[in-house]
Amino acid sequence: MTANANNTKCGFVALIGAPNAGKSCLLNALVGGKVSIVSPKVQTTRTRITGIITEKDTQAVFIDTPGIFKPRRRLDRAMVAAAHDARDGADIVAIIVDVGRKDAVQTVRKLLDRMPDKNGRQIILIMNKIDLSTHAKLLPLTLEMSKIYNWDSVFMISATRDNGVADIKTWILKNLPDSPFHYDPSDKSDQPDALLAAEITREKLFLRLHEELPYGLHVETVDFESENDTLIIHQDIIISESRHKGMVIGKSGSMLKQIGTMAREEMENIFGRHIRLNLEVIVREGWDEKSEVISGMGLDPSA
Ligand SMILES: Nc1nc2c(ncn2[C@@H]2O[C@H](COP(=O)(O)OP(=O)(O)OP(=O)(O)O)[C@@H](O)[C@H]2O)c(=O)[nH]1
Ligand SMILES: [Mg+2]
Repeated sequence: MTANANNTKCGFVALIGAPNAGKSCLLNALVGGKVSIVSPKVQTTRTRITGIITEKDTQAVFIDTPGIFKPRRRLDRAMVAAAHDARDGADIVAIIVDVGRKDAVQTVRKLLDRMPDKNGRQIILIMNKIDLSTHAKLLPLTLEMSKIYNWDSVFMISATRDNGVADIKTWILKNLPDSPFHYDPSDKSDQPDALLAAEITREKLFLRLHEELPYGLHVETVDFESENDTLIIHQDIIISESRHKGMVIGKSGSMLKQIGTMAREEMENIFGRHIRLNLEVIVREGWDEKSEVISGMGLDPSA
């Protein structure tokens, strides 16, 4: 019997790009459900997040990655390293670019220049956020993009409007290598529910808190238990500086309450259960430099 007796196709597709290009939004649109959190702020995604599509005899395993940026903290270095690892292990690399950025061509060129083994894989370009652009601007941009690389395919999409996403899916499912499935056909992600729950709360913190605050915090699910038809979830919101505690909690606890309500409502939608969510704010100085926290996030602290 061969390793692929069922004649299936399966492969890894890395979604890479600058922060805020819309990688996570695209992943959710491809999978048709929320697996990765999205926010208008840069550096929302911190680890590799999988999204899996299985259609008949083909399985695509998408890896959403942290945006590639110039790292400062130890956590940043581990985030960028996770993106590079996903890229290097992929059968298909999808570079996502925000067409509204003035430096769009330069950004794509840099991502290509830094990519080893370009020949061993298929590389596609996904020009996102076309809903914010015009034909007059897109035409010359597409021409320029087509000159910098011999792309296996180029797509123009709007991830938020689900415009053009189906074409990407079709192309990818057609172009995956022969291989047995890596995951059960019913899986949408390999991310445990407790981790997804922590990410949901972190998304609400990113949405509600401003300036540098979201970058200095981390969410951990410390308890995730089922009681009859209810999920009881306890999460720690870990911050690095005690002076931020008041801002996260808000006046008479109002901010934390809002965040908790938003997170709970979304978790109830995703998990289809009643949720009892307890949030606690904890100060752990310098958590973003600590190996055990970084490896707990699924990242390599030595990167
Ligand atoms: N108008 C418009 N906005 C979009 C589109 N795709 C994504 N966005 C918005 O762009 C912002 C960033 O989206 P994300 O999916 O979080 O971007 P990302 O590339 O995953 O960002 P990082 O995780 O920080 O690297 C969010 O506010 C999205 O709603 C699009 O097609 N059109
Ligand atoms: Mg993201």
